[in-house]
Amino acid sequence: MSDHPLRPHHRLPHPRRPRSFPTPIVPLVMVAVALLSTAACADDGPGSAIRDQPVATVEIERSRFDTTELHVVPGTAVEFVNRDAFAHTVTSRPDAPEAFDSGLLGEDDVFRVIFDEPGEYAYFCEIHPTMRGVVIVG
Ligand SMILES: [Cu+2]
Repeated sequence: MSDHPLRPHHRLPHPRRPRSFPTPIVPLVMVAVALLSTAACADDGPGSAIRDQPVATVEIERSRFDTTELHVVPGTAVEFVNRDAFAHTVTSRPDAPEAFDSGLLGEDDVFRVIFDEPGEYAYFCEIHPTMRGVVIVG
């Protein structure tokens, strides 16, 4: 309640505040993005305003794709995750309707492909050509 101007309003020199660096924010933003995509996955209820893009995951472990034949609907984002401590690639085979190539994926790297068109997208690992899989979109 007391609005007491006990002293005249002096113009004080502004103490220079230490500049805050934006770097600590970056991990938080990444967490937020992760939470959002998790929420988008979990939320397929009616009236959801969230753009719910279907997402599927193929993990690479012990030099094999854990799902060698993956069936998805058009528009699905497929994330290939390398769980091995050495490099692999996810490379489309020549007969795939569209070409894609992850390049070298290191440990825990993620390569994301969005499959819009129906078809059979066969792929392999260029380093270990016996590693093969197919994404069937339809
Ligand atoms: Cu490989």
